[in-house]
Amino acid sequence: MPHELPKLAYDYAALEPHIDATTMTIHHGKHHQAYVDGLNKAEEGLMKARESGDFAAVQQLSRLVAFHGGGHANHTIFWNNLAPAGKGGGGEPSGDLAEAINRDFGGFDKFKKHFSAAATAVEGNGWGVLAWHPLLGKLYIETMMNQQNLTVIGSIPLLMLDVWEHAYYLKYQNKRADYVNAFWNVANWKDAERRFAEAVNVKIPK
Ligand code: MN3
Repeated sequence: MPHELPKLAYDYAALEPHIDATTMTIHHGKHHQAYVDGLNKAEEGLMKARESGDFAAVQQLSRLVAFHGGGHANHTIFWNNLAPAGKGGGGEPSGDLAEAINRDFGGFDKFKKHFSAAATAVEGNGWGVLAWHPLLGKLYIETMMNQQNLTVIGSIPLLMLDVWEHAYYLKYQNKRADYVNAFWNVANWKDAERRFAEAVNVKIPK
């Protein structure tokens, strides 16, 4: 079954003014669609390689699966990590996730500053990620260059922020820090809490 572009739970304009409708339209409809198409094409290439036994292009195809598979997975999570401000977006986490953030980062304000700094400092295109690592048993703030580099294998993303220029440039131009700051108004903590509740049940064998 080929991969498909997921539908958004809100309208393209619903995250205004923090994330503008034009950016959302292009980001979801064009960029994410291109990752879906790229992943399908790379998987088809690998299927043909297995059938023919010709693995001459395996290095390139493996890279394309990592890049486009990362792009598809990251955006699928990212859209659900967002909600309109005041209607699920903004505020602070509660419950077990809030407790874990306090334990592992020394409080929500310290977490927020650390995450903002890490996401703003990503070199070139990439992501800021709050992740749970089942084997290491802690929350981590990770960064990714492009769609997949620099992360610890086995990490489960809870809250992701796309800091590729395509995610903010139309509205914020070179002011990535302003975009990262605006993100907190549309961050969907209920979604992150739901992910955390499932993630803590995942076991990676030692
Ligand atoms: Mn993107």
